[in-house]
Amino acid sequence: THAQIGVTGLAVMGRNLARNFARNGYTVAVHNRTASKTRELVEEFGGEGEFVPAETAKEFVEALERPRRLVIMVKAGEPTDAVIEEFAPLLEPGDMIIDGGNAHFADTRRRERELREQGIHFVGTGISGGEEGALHGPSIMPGGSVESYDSLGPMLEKISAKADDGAPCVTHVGPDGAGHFVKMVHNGIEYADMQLIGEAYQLLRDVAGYSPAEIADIFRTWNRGRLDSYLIEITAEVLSHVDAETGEPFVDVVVDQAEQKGTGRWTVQIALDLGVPVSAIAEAVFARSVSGHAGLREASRHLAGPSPRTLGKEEAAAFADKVEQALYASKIVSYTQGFHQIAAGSEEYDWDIDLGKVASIWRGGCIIRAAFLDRITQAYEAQPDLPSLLADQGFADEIAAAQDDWRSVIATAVTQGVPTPAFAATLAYYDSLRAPRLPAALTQGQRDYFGAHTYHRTDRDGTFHTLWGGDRTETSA
Ligand code: NBP
Repeated sequence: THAQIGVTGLAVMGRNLARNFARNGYTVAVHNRTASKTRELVEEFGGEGEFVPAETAKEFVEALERPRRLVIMVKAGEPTDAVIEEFAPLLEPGDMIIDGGNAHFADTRRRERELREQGIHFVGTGISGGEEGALHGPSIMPGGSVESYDSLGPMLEKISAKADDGAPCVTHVGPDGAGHFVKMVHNGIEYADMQLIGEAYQLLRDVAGYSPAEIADIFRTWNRGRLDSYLIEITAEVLSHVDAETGEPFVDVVVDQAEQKGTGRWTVQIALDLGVPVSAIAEAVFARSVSGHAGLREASRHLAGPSPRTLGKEEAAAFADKVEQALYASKIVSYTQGFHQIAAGSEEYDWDIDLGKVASIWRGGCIIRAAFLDRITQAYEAQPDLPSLLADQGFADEIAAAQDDWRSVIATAVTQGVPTPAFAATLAYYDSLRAPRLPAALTQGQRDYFGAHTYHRTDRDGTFHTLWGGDRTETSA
């Protein structure tokens, strides 16, 4: 009974996380439903540190020092409940179950509540960075009690990614489902980032006429500036890759139908429930869905579009610079929306999430890691109650400088018939927030006309209804 931590669920993520703990000097109990995987892990990687293999749940629990720290890395959903049901009866008050899977935060809230009655700390933990991250240092987003973080925090800080300034990419996000909620929005933002990059690529290809290899070089240049990020870096790698079999650019031999596992969809579903406009994430999810409707696309190929016009060499280079401006401006707006959603979730569930801290733990380890996140942390540090990232003077100034190019790129996309749903959605959001008056006043008039839904006036307090079907006098409702 001396393992400081246990990991059950030894597929790619759990195995690498267990190795990460062991490589950092912790004794790790390991367990998997199919016991052969446990034996394989110890045979293959036993030399990396101290592992205590356990065949049964009982052996596993007995191998752990108290209070026990038990990490679950199984498929999210029913398997997680099955594993909790198996282990919870074997645990004691004060023990901790850490769920590192991609659970829905509502499930995490339920599990936390149920286990709390038993005195067990349930720590729903977002882990980002894929299998490489799990092994070499992920970005970790734990929820749960403060008490559990006191015990787990130092271990998580040790195995987590470190930002450029050496800070560990982990923080206690907040109670119960806060960690999984923030991980969900992280993934939503990742969808939007990927879609915006995809739209930039399509414009460089179809409007500027560049080849994938040339676009890879453009992305490499961008990656040395303010867009410096993991996703831009791997985009250049993917675009410069040539298919060994055909000699064609790899990107041209891949079927253009994007799949999804669901965290982007959850982000949008929850945003709708909270009433938060995350249009960039929503457009990114819808764009994947459009791409997957092969039959619909096939049946629509004959629809009329504008005649294409490819730019000359110099024009193309100037256009590429503008696309960089557009991408940066859209990225600021997309993150503005994502952080709004985190703020709204925090408010709704009383999580008291530190938004600047969230940005700072995404600087390393995770898929959306980027130099840009430092700026977000600074913005929230300067003004913790910042109502929106766009209210930060620095971001507002950058968008002001980018906006002419941003608008011009989207205008070109529209006239040339290149779909840029996420670019356009972010600009529409920006212009909506800026607008002194929105057509929502007209919407209210229509609602009052057909449904007597009432409206407020700009000039005095009260709720009003106009007798549309009668003499159109106004009544106080
Ligand atoms: P999978 O999501 O493929 O899950 C496989 C593991 O779940 C195996 O250990 C399997 O045991 C176990 N399992 C299943 Br399935 N049903 C079970 C049950 N009823 N009882 C006990 N164990 C059961 O593994 P993964 O890709 O390593 O991901 C693990 C978690 O981490 C998931 O929640 C995932 O969403 C999350 N995540 C993944 C990534 C990534 O990049 N892959 C990144 C971040 C988070 P068996 O060996 O006996 O079948």
